[in-house]
Amino acid sequence: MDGQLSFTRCEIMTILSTQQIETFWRDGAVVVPGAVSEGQLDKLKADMAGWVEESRSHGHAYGQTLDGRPRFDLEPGHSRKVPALRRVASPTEVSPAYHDVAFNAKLADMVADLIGPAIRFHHAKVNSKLPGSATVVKWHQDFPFDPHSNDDVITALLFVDDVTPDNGPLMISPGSHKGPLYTLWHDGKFTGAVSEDLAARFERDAVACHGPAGSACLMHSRVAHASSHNRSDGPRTLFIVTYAAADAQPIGPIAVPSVHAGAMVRGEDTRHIRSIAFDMPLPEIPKGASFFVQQAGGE
Ligand SMILES: O=C(O)CCC(=O)C(=O)O
Repeated sequence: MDGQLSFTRCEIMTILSTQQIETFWRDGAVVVPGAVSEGQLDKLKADMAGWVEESRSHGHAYGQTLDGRPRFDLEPGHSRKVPALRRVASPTEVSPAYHDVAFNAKLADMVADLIGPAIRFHHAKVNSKLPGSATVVKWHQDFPFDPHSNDDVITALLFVDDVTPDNGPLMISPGSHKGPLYTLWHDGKFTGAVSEDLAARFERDAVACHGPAGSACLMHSRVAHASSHNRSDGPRTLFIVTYAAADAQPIGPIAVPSVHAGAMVRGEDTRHIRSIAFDMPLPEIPKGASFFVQQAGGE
């Protein structure tokens, strides 16, 4: 063996299959079952049910996050009888169950398979579409809301309820993560959505992401996505956690602030920054409770 180096083969164990990893990088998203245990899922559902009950006694967005904006956001038309709680900001701060899932579930291991091994928590929220509510999400990419030094950033959308073709599933434009970053500014206003022409283009080749409760849609931060309203008689609750590779440093303030922002979730903090070239207008932090207000034409 003179003059030859001998290598020990190192097997890297992943939770995601090779096919799931390939789908993610090809389409910009993949739906994976079993991202949390049944026990974890039950606790998420129970806390959400409690928040919906509590929302019945409020007429306006309420509660408070780190920057003083409301934690619980209500869709216009919300009432005691037909509650339309549409967003809980930073639930990891007020619910051990949501914190446990963001940090300790398979969900994070799956994300680490894609952009790890070292990943950090960026922010988290619950998006809810209760039956009878009109909540919709207009077409956008997440990266222009949450710019980082590089785009190894994933939005992990955990299905707290079954997500079906009828209850307002996330729709993505497959492959759009390989294309440009699209502005969310129109006529001098930050609208949190792409232009109507672009939205129509994305709509034409849209693919819906659905599956049983406990599944997750792992979505690249540059993928264009949207969702329509819930036409079913059951809720559609997503627990959404944004994770970034440890060397992807956020640029600018975080629209959904959290005491957990920047915390390592898997791997070691490398204290390293990696950058890629891109240019885009900076986002605007909403003055209201959430980006739903901006997408509806407010601030
Ligand atoms: O709730 C949804 O359907 C989509 C979520 C989303 O796009 C977002 O909050 O950025």
